[in-house]
Amino acid sequence: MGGVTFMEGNPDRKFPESRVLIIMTGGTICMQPSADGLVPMSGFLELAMAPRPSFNDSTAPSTNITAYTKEGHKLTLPSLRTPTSAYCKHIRYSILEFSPLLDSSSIASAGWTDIAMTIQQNYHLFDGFVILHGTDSLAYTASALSFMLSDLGKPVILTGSQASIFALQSDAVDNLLGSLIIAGTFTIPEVCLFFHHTLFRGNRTTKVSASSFEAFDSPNADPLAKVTSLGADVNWGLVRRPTRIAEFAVTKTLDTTHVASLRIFPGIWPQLVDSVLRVPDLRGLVLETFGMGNAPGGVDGHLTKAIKQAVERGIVIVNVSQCTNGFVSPLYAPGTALGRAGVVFGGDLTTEAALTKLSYLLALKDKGEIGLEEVKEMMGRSLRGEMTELRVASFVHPAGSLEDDGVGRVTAAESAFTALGYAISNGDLRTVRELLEGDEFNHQLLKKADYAGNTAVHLAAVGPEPKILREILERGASVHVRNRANNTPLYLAEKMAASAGATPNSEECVALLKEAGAHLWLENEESMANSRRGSIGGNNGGENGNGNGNGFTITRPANAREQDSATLVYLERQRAKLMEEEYNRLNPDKKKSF
Ligand code: ASN
Repeated sequence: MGGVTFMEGNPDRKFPESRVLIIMTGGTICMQPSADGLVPMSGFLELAMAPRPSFNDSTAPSTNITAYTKEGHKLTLPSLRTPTSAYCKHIRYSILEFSPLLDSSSIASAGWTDIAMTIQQNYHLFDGFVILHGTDSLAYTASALSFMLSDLGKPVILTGSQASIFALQSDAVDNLLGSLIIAGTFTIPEVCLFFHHTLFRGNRTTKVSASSFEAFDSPNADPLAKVTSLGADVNWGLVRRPTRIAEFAVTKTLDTTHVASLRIFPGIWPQLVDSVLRVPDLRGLVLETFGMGNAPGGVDGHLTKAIKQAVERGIVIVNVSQCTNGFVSPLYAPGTALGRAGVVFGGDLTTEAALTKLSYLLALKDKGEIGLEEVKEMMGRSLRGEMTELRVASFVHPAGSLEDDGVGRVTAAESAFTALGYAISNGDLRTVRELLEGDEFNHQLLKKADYAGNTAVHLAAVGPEPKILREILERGASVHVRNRANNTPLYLAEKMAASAGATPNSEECVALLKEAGAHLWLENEESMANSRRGSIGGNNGGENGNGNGNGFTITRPANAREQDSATLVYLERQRAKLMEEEYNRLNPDKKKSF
């Protein structure tokens, strides 16, 4: 669980900003009464956020920032920033409003494409994304996006509210503020849904109440985080991270026109099921069955026969449970009969996830990327954490528990991280592997950072051995985390590659980070250009306002430049220390200091 650093007394202290793009699609959150009932209204930034102190830091004027439309047209949007959060950060945000704004009951797969494309166009400009959306179909959109966005490295958080932000009693402010803070603070590289103080994996959610503020649940998966009065408790052990070297990519369209879902009920007429299965061009059906996956009829029943014939015609039929909790399995005879008829068992998939996953896989099949058998095989296993898979028993680390002791003493976690830092700087791949072995611990080590905010990726990015960087990335570490000086691993790697100490491996680290989806921020690009012009060490782009003329307004800590140099000096010292230790270990009789 993440600890919280509270802001210290000095009001003049400057804190870094992270950037979040809010994509407004509509929903009750932005609705106002009209003659036809509640309808979405535009102008959310000015009408709903600017007047509220929790969304508008009075010490920072509104500035314009750059964003892109889903078609790639450049926009200059007004932005605001939050006051300092419990994590010593401001979140600067802008809103891109879709037109028309929708009640989410009217959203369809074209709307999902619009959201996905907007994220793709703006991916390199923001630390995270918040999607404002109506609650009615929110779980469908969250599920759909989780499949459409692959190798995601940044948080995408969907939220909305049960009451309008303009209503006296509303959940809107809490839901929006919590989403903004999480998206701007934590590198949770998943499509999530935030509601009622709780962050869920999006494709596990379902709407459980039409009126309560506690409108969503993920009955088969624990929440990823909880917002408390002290900040946010992230359950990092549950957060999924990409474990292959690949850039963020978007599957633009889903095939929602050839899928359906059907809820079995006692006495359902087999001919009805048969006629649904004979709808022209139907390619996939989600069958909501009783309990653990049972339907009437048994092996020789009419229903089973209709299903078997449909499977033989190439229709993919997925079995999910009507129960909100638990999973389907061919335990009882009726379930076994469905399995023998060729039905795929969807484990603990929600209907929302099953339908959107099927639409996604059928779209991949359409593009010739996978065949029918792969669609069925992939329906039965987890692609984005949407279903529970059997886990391998936990590994017990020799260093014992890696939990923080909460009072800043050197813990097992700290010493393991220090050992990791040494192994990285030493190019010792074997020790790195040993330290990162075991599910229980690697997520904690890979989340850790040193005093300058450098994670294992930052250290490996300037380290001597690109194989170590690859190892760390393949274990799911993020390339997007910034250190205290607001710099990403790629920035440090580029800087190292441009420095006198560069080796061929430095360029390899740069290439590997890019392959894994890392990108330079505009201010970094300018700084690199300056470095190449011979002024290494000056990270002077984009500080405190619009200096670069491109609308970026990253307020960097006053001492950012010093921290950048400090990071490199620290890494150099660390390397020298390691060389000294290694030399003295190998030459106990001729000890030297470096
Ligand atoms: N009908 C609304 C919608 O889904 C419900 C809501 O947002 N609370 O757009």
